[in-house]
Amino acid sequence: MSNRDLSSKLFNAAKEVIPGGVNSPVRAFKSVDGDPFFVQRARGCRIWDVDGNEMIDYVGTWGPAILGHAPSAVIDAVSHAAKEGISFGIPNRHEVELARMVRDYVPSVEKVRMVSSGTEATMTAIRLARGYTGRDKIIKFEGCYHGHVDSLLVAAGSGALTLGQPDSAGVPKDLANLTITLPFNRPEAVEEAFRLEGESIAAIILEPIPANAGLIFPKEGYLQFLREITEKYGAVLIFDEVMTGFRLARGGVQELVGITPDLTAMGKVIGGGLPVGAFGGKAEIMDYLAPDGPVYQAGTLSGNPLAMVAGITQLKEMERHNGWARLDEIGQQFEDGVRSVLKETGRDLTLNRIGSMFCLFFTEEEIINVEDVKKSDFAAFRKFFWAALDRGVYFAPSQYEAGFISLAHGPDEMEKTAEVTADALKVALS
Ligand code: HOZ
Repeated sequence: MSNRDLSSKLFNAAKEVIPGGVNSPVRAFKSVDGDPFFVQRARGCRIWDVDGNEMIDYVGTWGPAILGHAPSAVIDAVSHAAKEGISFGIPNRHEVELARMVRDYVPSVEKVRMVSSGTEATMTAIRLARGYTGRDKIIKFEGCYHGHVDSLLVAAGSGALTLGQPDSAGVPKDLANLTITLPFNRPEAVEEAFRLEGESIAAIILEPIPANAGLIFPKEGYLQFLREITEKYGAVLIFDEVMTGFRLARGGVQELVGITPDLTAMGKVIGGGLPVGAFGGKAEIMDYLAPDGPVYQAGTLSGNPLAMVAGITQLKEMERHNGWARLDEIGQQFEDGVRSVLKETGRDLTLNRIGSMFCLFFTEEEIINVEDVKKSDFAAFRKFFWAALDRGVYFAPSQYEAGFISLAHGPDEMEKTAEVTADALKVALS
């Protein structure tokens, strides 16, 4: 077992001053029954902890590190921009450049506003949908996670699900009652909700490929069905592409499947590792925002010059390296390696992968929604996680989280990952 003494000391010190010792719950490693490691530095696809352990990283700061950690182009651009000023609270030209890139990349976006996190993006998209339609109710899907917005912390995924708190304390009942939660991939449930309450439903919000309860694929025709039913009832269709946007394709899932939502929430990759979120969509809806319209939203750090420059540079680097096609290739190599190892175990565990995102479920069932994910063997997952970490591969510390591959993951890492996966599976399944 790796020595993590210094990490343990830091975690104990952290717990005295930070609730649970972490600034975001999944990082506490509770679902794998252990203590987190503390990072010393990260470069490319590798992370080193404070005890000197080196790991191949498949979390990638939960999505943003699509080029790998600390890419020199982004570091140089941010350092240069910092010399001009770190925050202005007044318009700067980088905001316009990134907004134009987003509009050009993402099929549904005619106008976009920058914020500082994915949570802010989904929160405001919901407010905007309510302001635009004059309706209060929203539909979300069980296991989908859209940040820690009150209305959306109902049957939520990610850390909320990991910690068994899909319905958070502190969310007023009256607000939660405005959220209709339905199982993913079940069109009949959506039809029924609209039949009963169609006149009051402002929006459907979903991750078009849910990635906060593992990684779940929409059934053939499901996203098209959601597009049609929202149009029929005059509700707003919101894609939360915070995880998938600028990752699975330049223009996200909507580009891949050819379905145009009304609004899209974005984040992660678009900030190049700095705190950025964005939401955008039809100009007709976006123009409801203040200062032109009646829906209020604001932020001191929105459009922060360093964050804008980091995002612009990261996206340009992706273009320069033909990044999206390359990631599909690397993702395929990863999948081939893991599948050949799985074959040797004689167990047909479900591996879902698309482009540079993946999840290995410790169940042989097909996964179509969070109820299927709950059937996984969580004890086996835990053993697998620690066995892989001790052998130098860091996968996400929860069965409910997806993994991320970056452009920095090369053939050597793929080979080592396959070897480590084979060993870790032996430990987990024995
Ligand atoms: N909600 C993120 C995973 N889906 C975790 C964020 C973090 O802990 O940094």
